[in-house]
Amino acid sequence: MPVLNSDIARSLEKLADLIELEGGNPFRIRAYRTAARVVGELPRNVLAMTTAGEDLAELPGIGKDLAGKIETLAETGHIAVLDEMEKKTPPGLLALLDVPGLGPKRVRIIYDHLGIRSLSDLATAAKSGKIRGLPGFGEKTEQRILQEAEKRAGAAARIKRPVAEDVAEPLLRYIRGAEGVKEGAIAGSYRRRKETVGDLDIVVAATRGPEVIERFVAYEDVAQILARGPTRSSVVLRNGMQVDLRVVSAANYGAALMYFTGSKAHNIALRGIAAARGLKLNEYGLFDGTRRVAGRTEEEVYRVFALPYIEPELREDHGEIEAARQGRLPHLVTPADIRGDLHVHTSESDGRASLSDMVKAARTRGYAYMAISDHSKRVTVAHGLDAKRLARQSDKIARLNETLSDFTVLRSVEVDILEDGSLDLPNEALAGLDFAVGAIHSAFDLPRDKQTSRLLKAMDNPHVAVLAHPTGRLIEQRGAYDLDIERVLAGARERGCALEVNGQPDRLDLNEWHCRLAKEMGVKLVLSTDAHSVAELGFMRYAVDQARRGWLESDNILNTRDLAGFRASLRR
Ligand code: DGT
Ligand code: CA
Ligand code: CA
Repeated sequence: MPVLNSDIARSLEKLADLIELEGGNPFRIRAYRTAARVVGELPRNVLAMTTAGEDLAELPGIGKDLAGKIETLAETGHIAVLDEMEKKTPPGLLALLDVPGLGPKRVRIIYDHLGIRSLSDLATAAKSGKIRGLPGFGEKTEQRILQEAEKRAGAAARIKRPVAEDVAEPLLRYIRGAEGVKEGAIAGSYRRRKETVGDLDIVVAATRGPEVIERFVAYEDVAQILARGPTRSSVVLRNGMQVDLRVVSAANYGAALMYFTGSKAHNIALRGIAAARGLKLNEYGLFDGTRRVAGRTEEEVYRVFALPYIEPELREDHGEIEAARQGRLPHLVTPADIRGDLHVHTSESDGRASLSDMVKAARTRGYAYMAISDHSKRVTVAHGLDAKRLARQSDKIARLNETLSDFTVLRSVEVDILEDGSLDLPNEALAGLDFAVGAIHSAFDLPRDKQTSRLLKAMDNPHVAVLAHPTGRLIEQRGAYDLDIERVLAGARERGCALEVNGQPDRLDLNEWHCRLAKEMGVKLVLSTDAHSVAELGFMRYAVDQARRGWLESDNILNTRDLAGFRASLRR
């Protein structure tokens, strides 16, 4: 990735912040801030300038020393002085600097007066009203700080799925290597396939607990042992993730797995059912007095309650027990149901793989079709396509299709929805495609009514068959744009437009509630990866997870159909 001028400016700003935080020389601080501004406003890329032999020291406010630093930043993305400053500043203070409304001056005041050096300290102090009395702060500022601190403290603590999986799966394999281990699983929110997980909960059935625990705490990634007993242990891994391990006997593995899978609310509801029957349910089994009546498997426990097996994704006490009782649990969609991916980028816009590499990978996945939907021209950072380049890509796809017998590449585009709801490409350009995917990439902060009408108007265009990442949220970074989701869903149904469940792990948009609402309202959905590389085609799994948590069945999803069925579902 090339280093952008804005990256360089940000590094210089950061350096100024850290020096200021340290109480350093005000002239130095000002020099770095000036340099950041100058670089940020340059009309051309710094690297391009230096390569062309231009002398940065001739820029206003930039001396020889600074010019050297800027050049190093442009070439490598780093400078030693910033790396060192970052290393010696406590990580908590760095996080404080990122809280909006809290620059270095205020962090310094908070630190000097209250000794605060982390987001959670900050939240606690704000909650107890200690911030408002500080010089330059008031009640309003305190409230704003509290909101931000809580948001960020929470955000830092939860882990996105790919990160959790990278850690959890090898760790489980390692633990299963201990002697006497019969079964093992990662339970908790991980097994319920939530968007993010707080910590990992591992349950293992084994004959000898202490040996499993010993192997667990000796894992090379363990940074700290929080607790260690004969059958349970908690550790913190080097990446800061906590892992709880519980070792049980095979006779109560099902009950333990059920307990630690949760959710807590689901468990409580099940315990209520047990109590109503004069039984007792806990992590050791289902008991009638002291006699164990079930516990070897989860199915066994549900069976005693006269319930069918309830998939972990549904165990939230969101109506699943009622549905199970009435025999109307959904037949959840599975990865094997998916016949194609409907939102994929190539190197023609901002993807990292070529058309033919993406197609090859999609065929390897066993798909029957895949839609190529690169960005449209308005998204300039993504090198979006204009009508001409799009037509050329279409021709290329048509030629490619002639060489493929068992696979079809669909011609699509991720057409940008402009602020007034019109589209970034003319109808003639869209008419040459199989369908278009509409998406918003700007003006996220329109008022609710405008944003809603914008989406409805975009869906008025009959070429737009899918609305991509409909709410625009980025998990723990950016909320959904303000919109009336029920009006959008109703509008989609009227117009025969499908809504996307985007599998990017920081999007997962629609969320589970929207999926359920869409299903109830009879809106069709598609599961897509929005892949920008071959590896990201694997994000389909996350889209399926989200769909399952949203109670979706394969019937609700258009890309579970074969090609003819999918084509027939397209508008017109
Ligand atoms: P997380 O880690 O925040 O993403 O969410 P979970 O669901 O993994 O929660 P965690 O790790 O605190 O606990 C794992 C499971 O253990 C939880 O889903 C249900 C069970 N559990 C934990 N504490 C309690 C409790 O006080 N009562 C009951 N019934 N179950 C509990
Ligand atoms: Ca957990
Ligand atoms: Ca836990």
